[in-house]
Amino acid sequence: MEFQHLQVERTGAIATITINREKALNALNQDVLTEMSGAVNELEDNDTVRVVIVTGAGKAFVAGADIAEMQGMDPPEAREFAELGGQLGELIETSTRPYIAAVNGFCLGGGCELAMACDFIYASSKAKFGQPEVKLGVIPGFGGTQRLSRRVGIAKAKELVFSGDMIDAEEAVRIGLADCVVAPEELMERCRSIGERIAKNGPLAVAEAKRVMHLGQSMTLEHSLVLEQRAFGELFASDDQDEGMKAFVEKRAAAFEGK
Ligand code: CO8
Repeated sequence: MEFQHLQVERTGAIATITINREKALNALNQDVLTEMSGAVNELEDNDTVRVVIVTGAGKAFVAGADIAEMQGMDPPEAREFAELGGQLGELIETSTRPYIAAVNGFCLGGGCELAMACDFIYASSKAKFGQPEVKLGVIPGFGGTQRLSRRVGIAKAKELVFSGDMIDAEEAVRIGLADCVVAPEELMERCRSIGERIAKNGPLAVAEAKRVMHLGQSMTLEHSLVLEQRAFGELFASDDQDEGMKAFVEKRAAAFEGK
């Protein structure tokens, strides 16, 4: 797929998607959302990719959904737009690859929602987070009213969504929205470093851990523990389990093939 607003690069097992629409601070319009879903699907089919980093070009990660594009939408169009975002969030959350949001700057509205669909969020000290939709007379429509409270708790999520306040990277880490804050020049290296450590592990095991942890969030503990036990058992049918345990016993590094 040809991308107008994205750069997709791969170094070893790590792919990086850079949203590159700097003149609008990488705001998400329908084209960007469609391209993002296309990129996620393509990477899903690429066996050499084991971890994906999402970041933004310039001073923003993503400054939200494109307000100029949304301005003239009628209710069905707005709902369709939210669904387009919802599909992208679901693709990322159900991907067999871990996604890391490398938040380099403004991470607002749909941008914060995109970051929260990723598995973890590493933030530059220049990052600013927020859900400012109520300032525009609307609410978050790309998961912000739901994923934010799962990350930071309902009271803190309500405070952020009702006020539309922007918070800095330190505060985002303090409340559990972001995982860590690093110097801007170290951000991509830190993301690649955790990505490479993950990429050395059994790919089927990482994918299963992601799937079970994601599904378990909307299940009772009783049911999610059964899900975990089944997934644990099923991994014993994989070559990766054989190789991982054999390598440990033979005191060598495992060479996983994702089979
Ligand atoms: N949409 C469209 N254009 C934008 C957006 C945006 N969200 N954000 C910035 N831009 C544009 C500006 O209009 C400006 O364009 P121009 O140069 O042509 O005037 C350019 O980017 C640079 O922006 P600023 O001059 O404003 O830059 P500043 O550094 O002064 O300010 C801010 C940066 C604080 C980030 C400011 O641009 C801002 O407040 N932006 C809007 C933030 C916002 O409200 N985001 C939420 C949008 S609503 C939303 O995300 C809803 C999601 C739910 C549905 C999602 C479905 C996928």
